[in-house]
Amino acid sequence: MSEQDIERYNPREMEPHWQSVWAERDTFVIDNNDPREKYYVLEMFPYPSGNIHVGHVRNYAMGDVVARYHRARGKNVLHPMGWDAFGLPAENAAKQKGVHPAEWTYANIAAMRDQLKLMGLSLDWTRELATCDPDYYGQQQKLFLDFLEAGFVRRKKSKVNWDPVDETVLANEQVIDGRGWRSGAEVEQKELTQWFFTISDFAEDLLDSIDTLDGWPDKVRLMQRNWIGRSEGMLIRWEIVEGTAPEGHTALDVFTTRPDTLFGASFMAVAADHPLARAAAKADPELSAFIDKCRRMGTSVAALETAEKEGYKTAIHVKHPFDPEWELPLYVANFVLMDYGTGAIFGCPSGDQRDLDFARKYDLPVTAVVKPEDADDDFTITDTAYVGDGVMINSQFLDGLSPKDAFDEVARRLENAQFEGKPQGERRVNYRLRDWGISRQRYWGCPIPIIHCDNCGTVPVSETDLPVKLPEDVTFDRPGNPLDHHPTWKHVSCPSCGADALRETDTMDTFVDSSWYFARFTAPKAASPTEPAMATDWLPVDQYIGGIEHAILHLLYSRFFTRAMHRTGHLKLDEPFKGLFTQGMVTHETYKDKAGEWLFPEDVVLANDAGKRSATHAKTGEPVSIGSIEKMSKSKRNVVAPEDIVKTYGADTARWFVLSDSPPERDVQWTDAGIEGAWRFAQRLWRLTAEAAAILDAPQRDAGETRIDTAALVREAHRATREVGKAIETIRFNVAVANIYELANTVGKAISTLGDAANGEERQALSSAIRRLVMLAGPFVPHLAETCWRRLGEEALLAETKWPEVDEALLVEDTVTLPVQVNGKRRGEIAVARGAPQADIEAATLSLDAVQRMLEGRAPKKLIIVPDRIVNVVI
Ligand code: ANZ
Ligand code: ZN
Repeated sequence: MSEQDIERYNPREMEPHWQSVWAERDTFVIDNNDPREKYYVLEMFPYPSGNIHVGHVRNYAMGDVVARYHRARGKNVLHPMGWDAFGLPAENAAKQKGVHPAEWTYANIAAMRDQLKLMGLSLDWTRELATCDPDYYGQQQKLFLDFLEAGFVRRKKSKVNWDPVDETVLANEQVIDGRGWRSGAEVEQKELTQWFFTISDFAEDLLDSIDTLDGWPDKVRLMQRNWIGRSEGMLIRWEIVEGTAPEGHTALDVFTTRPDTLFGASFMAVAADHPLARAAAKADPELSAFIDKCRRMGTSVAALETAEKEGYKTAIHVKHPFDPEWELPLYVANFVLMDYGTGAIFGCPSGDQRDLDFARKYDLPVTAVVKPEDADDDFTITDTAYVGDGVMINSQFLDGLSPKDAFDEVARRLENAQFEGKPQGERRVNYRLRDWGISRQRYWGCPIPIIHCDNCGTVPVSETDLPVKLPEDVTFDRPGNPLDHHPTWKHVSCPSCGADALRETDTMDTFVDSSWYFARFTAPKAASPTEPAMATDWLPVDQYIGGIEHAILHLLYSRFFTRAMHRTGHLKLDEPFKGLFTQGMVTHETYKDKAGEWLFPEDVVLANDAGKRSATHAKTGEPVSIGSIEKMSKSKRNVVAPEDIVKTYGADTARWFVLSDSPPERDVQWTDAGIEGAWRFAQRLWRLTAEAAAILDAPQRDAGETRIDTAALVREAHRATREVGKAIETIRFNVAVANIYELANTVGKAISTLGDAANGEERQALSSAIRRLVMLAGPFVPHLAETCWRRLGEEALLAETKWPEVDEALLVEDTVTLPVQVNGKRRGEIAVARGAPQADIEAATLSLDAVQRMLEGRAPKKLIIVPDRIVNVVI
């Protein structure tokens, strides 16, 4: 057949066509009452920034392959999409462009919805939701009230980073070098009364249940474990030397994970906000100044860890629990956190690097108390603390024990010692996980449904008054929270006593919005947060797919929410995500012009001269330097717009490329060559289909022998079916793609041997193989595959067609490997044809080196062959 007979596949025409066919037939709209097995696949929903980026394309293409595959496997598949629509960018847009956050957000949603639709995703759009809809956030307010009643909400004072210019609380990441990221103002530490979810009460369960999440990547489970941060240690009560501390302070409680190192103690330290520090500062202006300095440093752990360790030596001294003569000095230190353990430590410089740095700076003793197993007895510490296992030294009654036994011995003794009417020490489990502060002083978020009344305190808004809607007439022309300066919104009467009262003007952290949307999708229009029966039917999410950047907070908060919703009757399970997959990022080369400015790839012309690559500016022709390959980001301009790719090559090509080039958990580098390769494959699949269809449409060729190995062709098609299915189920899309390529090659060879007509047997094999090829490609390149399907004369939609069955009998390997035993002990193995005659097996066995050596020229007494299983030689 000549080239002209086969037109090129035109995605510009076919993609919109199939999208509208699917939409008209409601192909992807699900019916809750459908009796088939349910499957829920979900990709992390996007923030409506206004544009789909390539990372989205990869993320949603992956979810779509999974959804289309399981649908073809006969399941009732829920695959919804929504918008994580509250957040600061909308307020920034309001400030900068004077457009209302709602208007900005909904316009972005509309634009992104259109872009997503171009990708041909098999989504049930009837379930779309946006977290900024009162329909959604009103139900979230209901959840808040239920959580409040159940005791999962607390109100307490906490320290925040306060930007005095923007009049707003900053997240730790928004404090850069002690200054607000937007205003540049010096950040202050301020105490605010805020709302918290009591996630720390769930720490143990959240930690233990990680073991059940076997559908999650190990690295994410580890990140969750570390974040929850369980430490087994002791609370030890130290006696303060009389007369050295302010009135009323007689004891210092310390949390330690290393009571075994007690004899290496050389100082004590408390946090700047520790009550003892505050009390001591009253009579000591210098200490007071030091405490102020610590407060300015910021609250983040990162800030504390990178800052130089500093301390202030107080007059207070503390007695060692095992030696009343031994008095240790107490410092106020910048590296001790108030909200961990008890906010006080004993410092053991030989066993902790921070303590060692501190001891060197303030010239404190350093006594090694653990030596490595193989070290000499005069083991000392110089500039690196020893944190490993070993043997206790310089530790009186602990000497010679392992640190673990020393821990137990110290625990035993201190549990039995009494101090101020309590045991001097107690075993303690401590978690790093803090309660989740959700109060934000912002407009574009879910209002916290609380009213503050002078008589009644904090009063929940009555359920019948939900949703507490955001006022629309707000202004952003001055700093602070617009809800706070709105003239009327916050003035209400108390639901309880009727007096004048004020609404809470804080809104919820946007992480709250994304902590339960997966449940809402199971009944997006319900008049309560969920329809529990529906949620029970659909949840957990069978496969959740998203970025590793959400591996900690989002997943942990969702796990907490699911538990809290379970206990308040909204759900009937604890773990929301059965399978989790975190995909890699899309990267691109970076380019800079002569002046060192980043350039967009579209402004760069690349050349390749015998392997030596160079680049010039597309407009000026000036040389451009090629930089490293990095995650696509606006700041480095190494981005490509998915819309442009879709316009030029079509969605299928973009989908194929992002799924084919590297394992899905790894980064994929976007290159023009890669996308062109994907485009060529799309055209090839179309050409193969057209050629095969032409052969199948032609009259049967009756004369002549069969020219292709029809059995091999069919076997290869079944093999590919099995492999592609397995690969999709285990989220190895690149492996699936490789198998599709292989089958395409086999089919291509058969077609070129056949020419333009085939006999009956050939027709059957070719028809089966090409149909399978198209079906296997379907989840990846759905529009193209649908077009091919039609070309093969199929009437039904491929999207509504069942996945082909695999005939396992066809795939049985034709060679088998048999273990060979000599006198019952395994000595080697042989590979023989399945069902090979006994004589062949015997010959192969006797030719094995190991067997020959043991026989030493003799013949075996007996040779037992269990066909296709094992050979045993008796000598
Ligand atoms: C003495 C000691 C000796 C310690 C030694 C460590 C090594 P994790 O494992 O993270 O739970 N610590 C306790 N409270 C602290 C606070 N509020 N701020 C800063 N550090 C604090 O850490 C527990 C260890 O961190 C504790 O054990 C304590 O130092 C310190 F060779 O006690 B350790
Ligand atoms: Zn009241």
